[in-house]
Amino acid sequence: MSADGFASTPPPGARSDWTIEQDWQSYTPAEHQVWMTLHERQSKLLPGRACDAFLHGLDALDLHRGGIPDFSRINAELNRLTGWSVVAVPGLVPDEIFFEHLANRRFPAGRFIRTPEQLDYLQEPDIFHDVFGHVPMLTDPTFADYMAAYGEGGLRALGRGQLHNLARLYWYTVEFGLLESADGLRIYGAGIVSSHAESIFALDDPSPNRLGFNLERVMRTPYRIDDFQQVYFVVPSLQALLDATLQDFEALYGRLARQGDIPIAAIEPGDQVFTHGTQAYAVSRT
Ligand code: HBI
Ligand code: FE
Repeated sequence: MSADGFASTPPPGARSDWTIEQDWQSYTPAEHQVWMTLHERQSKLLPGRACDAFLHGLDALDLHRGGIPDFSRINAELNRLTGWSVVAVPGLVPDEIFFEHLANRRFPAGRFIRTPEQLDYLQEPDIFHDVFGHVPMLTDPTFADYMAAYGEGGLRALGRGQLHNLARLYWYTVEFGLLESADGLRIYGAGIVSSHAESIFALDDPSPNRLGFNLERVMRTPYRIDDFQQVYFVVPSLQALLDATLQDFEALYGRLARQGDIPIAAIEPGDQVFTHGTQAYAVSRT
């Protein structure tokens, strides 16, 4: 087992980089129906909530076409736009493998889809979360560069013992990030856009804090994997997000090792506050 708890060898049938064939022909009508149900619900909800880059990406990849998308079809367009592609994996892959794919502009996506009983929540990333949630943003050149930079940063950070800090950056941006726009806050995080309930909660609920993005601050903030977030971080632009990865991470890791974590619902002096949340939802769940 490696430090992240995975066997270091891929499961039977997977290649050494953990990829598998998508085997698109083998999806059942019931599986295509789950995609269509989720797709219809989210594409009705997201205009006016998701950022323009995400909505444009959905259109560019023609993810409105019925059923589970065939990776070979979306890859032709994705590759043309930003040099990215989607590869199928059995589920979560070890950190090193994950970073290696991202650094080479390959997004590892689960090939399985949730069951009708799991429409609203599942722990492992399935093809709906990975493809509907993540891939539209990869059509945006700036975000595409950010994801590749994250993968490169991950490879450099391996063995440093501070991957938990870097994972927080991924969590609060790629998964749960919000973006400022002229018309108010918009969603770009895949964990939000792939969840019906969190697409409402993240923007409208008075419970969570909504704070301006600051790289070091984000990397000091723990997160929840099992429920709606208690804090969302807002970037002024996707370019600002990419620019943040250009700073010296060596110096940053040194500071992070000395500073403590910030409690998940805290508001610190220096935070840019969009919403000072009530935390009523989080309190109701404890
Ligand atoms: N594997 N398939 C998959 N998807 C992820 O989002 C993922 C992963 N392995 C590791 C991982 N994420 C995280 O540890 C990184 O965000 C740090
Ligand atoms: Fe994800």
